Amino acid sequence: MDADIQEIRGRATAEIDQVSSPEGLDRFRVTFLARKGLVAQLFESLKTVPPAEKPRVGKALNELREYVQGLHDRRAADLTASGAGRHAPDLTLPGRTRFAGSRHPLTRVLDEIKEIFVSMGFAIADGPEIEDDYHNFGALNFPPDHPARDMQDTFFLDANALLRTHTSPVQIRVMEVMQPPIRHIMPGKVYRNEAINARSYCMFHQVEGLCVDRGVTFSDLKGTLIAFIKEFYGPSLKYRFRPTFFPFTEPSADIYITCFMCGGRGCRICKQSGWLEILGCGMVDPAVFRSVGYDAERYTGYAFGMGIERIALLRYGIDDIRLFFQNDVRFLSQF
Ligand code: 2U9
Repeated sequence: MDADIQEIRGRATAEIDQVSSPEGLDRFRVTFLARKGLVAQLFESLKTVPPAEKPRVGKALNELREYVQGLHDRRAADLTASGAGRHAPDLTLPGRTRFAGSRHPLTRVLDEIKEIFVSMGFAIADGPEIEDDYHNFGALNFPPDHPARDMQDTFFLDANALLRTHTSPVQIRVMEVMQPPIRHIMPGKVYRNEAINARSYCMFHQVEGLCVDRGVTFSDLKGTLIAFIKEFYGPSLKYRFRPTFFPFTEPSADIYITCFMCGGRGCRICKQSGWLEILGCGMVDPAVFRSVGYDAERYTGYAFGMGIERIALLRYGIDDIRLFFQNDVRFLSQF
C-alpha cells in the first residue's frame, strides 16, 4: 500500500507538468481525483489493510489526496493567469470606439461663472432647497401680499415649508452667521410653479451674488459686473443698465447686452429689440439688513442674480429648455 501511494504521488507529480490546457487538466482530474480515479481506488483498498495499520495508511491517503488536489488547483490557477485556453485575440478586428463623457451644458456654464467670481475674490455658499417663508420671502422684504407668495407661483410643502424660489435665502443664512465683509456667490437649483413648455420649467438654476461692507457703492456693483460680462461674453460687447424693481434691492437694474444673434439689428431671439437681458442687480435694501441684524447705517451692499438655463440656451443656440433635463445622450454628447 505504501508503495502504491508513492507511485501515484510520483505519477501525478510527473503528469501535472505535461498539462498545458483546460482539457488536459480535466483529464488529469479524471485520472487521479474523480470518483473512480486512482486516489479513490486506493481509498477503496483501505478495506484490505489490517486494522492496526488503518490509521497510519488512512492518514497517508488523505495527505496524497490533498497533495494531488493541490497540484491540480495550482495548475488551474496558472492556466487562467497565462490566458491559455482562451481564444487568442483577433488582431485584425477594427478597434472599439470609447465613449468619453462630457460635462452637462449647465455645468459648463456654472463652472465658468463660478471661476470668474472666485478669481475676483468671491466665496461660494450653499444652503437648503426646502426653505421657510421667512428666509425665502419675509427677510427679503417681500410684502405679505406679494404675488410670488401665491400657490400659483411657489411650491408649498406645508404652511411654512416651500421649495425656494431663488437662492437669496442662502445669503440671508450667510449674513445670520457672519459679519461683513461679505463677498459670496450662491449657485443652486430653484423652483417655480410654472407651466412647463419650451421656455420655462418648474426647476432651474441661478447664480446670485452678494457683497456687503462699509462704503460699498453702485460703482462697485458696476465695476464688478462689467468685469464679469467682459470676461464671460467677450471684451468688446456693448451693454446697458435699465432701472427695474425688486423687493430686496433699491435701486435695482437689469443688465442687457447686444444680441449676439443679430448684432443688435433685431431678430426672433431678442424679440426685435436688439438687446438680451442677462442679469438683475441692485443695492441691497436697508430693510434686508435690518432683518439679519446688520446696522443699515454702517453697511451697504450690492446683489445680483442670473438664470443659468437662459444663459446656456443663448450660448449654445438651444431652443427648448426641457432638453437640459431629459438626459438624452443624443443631446448631451454634443457638448
Ligand atoms: C440678498 C439680497 C439681495 C439677488 C438678486 C436679482 C437681482 C435678479 C433674477 C435673475 C434671473 C432671478 O434667475 S432669475 O429669474 N435675479 O434679477 N437677484 S438682485 O439679490 C439679493 C440676494 C440676496 C440677501
